[in-house]
Amino acid sequence: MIKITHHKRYENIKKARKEKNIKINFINETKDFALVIETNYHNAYVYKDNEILEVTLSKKFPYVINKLIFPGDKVILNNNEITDIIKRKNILSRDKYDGSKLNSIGDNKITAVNIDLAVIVVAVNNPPIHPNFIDRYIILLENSHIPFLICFNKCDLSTPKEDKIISFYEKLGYETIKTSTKTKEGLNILQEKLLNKTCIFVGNSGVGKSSLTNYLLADDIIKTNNIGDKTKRGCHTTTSSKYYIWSSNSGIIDTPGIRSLSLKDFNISDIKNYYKEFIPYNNLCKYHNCLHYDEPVSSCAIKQELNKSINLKRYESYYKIISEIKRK
Ligand SMILES: Nc1nc2c(ncn2[C@@H]2O[C@H](COP(=O)(O)OP(=O)(O)OP(=O)(O)O)[C@@H](O)[C@H]2O)c(=O)[nH]1
Ligand SMILES: [Mg+2]
Ligand SMILES: [Zn+2]
Repeated sequence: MIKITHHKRYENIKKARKEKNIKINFINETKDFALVIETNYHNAYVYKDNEILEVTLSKKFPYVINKLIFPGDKVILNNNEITDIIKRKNILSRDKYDGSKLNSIGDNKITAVNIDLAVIVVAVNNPPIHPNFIDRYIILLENSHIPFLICFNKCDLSTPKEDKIISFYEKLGYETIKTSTKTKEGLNILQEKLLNKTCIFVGNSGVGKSSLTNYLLADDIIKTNNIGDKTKRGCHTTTSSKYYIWSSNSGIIDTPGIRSLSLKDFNISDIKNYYKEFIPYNNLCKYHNCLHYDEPVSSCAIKQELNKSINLKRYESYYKIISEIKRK
């Protein structure tokens, strides 16, 4: 017997999909749904009536499960088979979001769906803060219409240098919170903010997403990523997104840390609108389509504000994104 490899199987599925021109009908919300907590290649785990069930996907969908269904999805079951998917309110995808993708299929860059609040988890130290990364997540989440807050975790490791960065984001008007899973600082406040919502932790690897999830679960059930010891680096790193119900109406999705976040599919002229402090100046440049990039200082209101009302580091993070889109 010839063993069909995963790759081969996926190729076959793709071919079948093309031939049949499959379209998925997402249905309107009904009461009797199951909540998807984890999806794999062959099966998924869902939560229904206080029970966790292992389910598969109805053969009517020519898809592998984790390309079609994501944590946070609400699905209809028939004999432990998923037969329908309920329309999504939003999706968190690492690709540029656009409305038509809301009920999209076959996109493996989707992390989760139906999110009430995203928490950008940043470690104050170890790994060091990368403000560029925060800026990129802000753009992605605002573009996806997902409310968010910035959680500066490991604040037990904070020095005045990091405190300055934290207060910078606070002053810009973003909701921020300082936490430490070591000293427990801020954890009650975080918990209150997450109550009665479906929330998601996103961010780099090793910043403490799983440790915060463990705190909410009041149990050490998820292995965390010990980055202290170089030889074991990443050995307990989270490898797939998973939904945990930590209180009757409250869910948290723990996600694998990512290394970088590309925004190269964004429209180049949209980026400046996501930098809050640019907004009063965006229309004061000599050219209405100024990208504040290679235009001369004399014609660019943003460049004239550098080190005044516009922080140089923020401008550099903007510049880097524009360079990447141009290089595409
Ligand atoms: N000092 C300090 N260390 C922390 C804190 N929170 C988590 N850590 C440690 O940081 C390391 C990484 O924590 P994780 O929770 O695994 O990080 P993660 O974001 O889930 O990492 P990935 O799953 O790889 O994305 C572990 O060794 C934790 O013990 C904190 O508040 N202070
Ligand atoms: Mg983790
Ligand atoms: Zn300009």
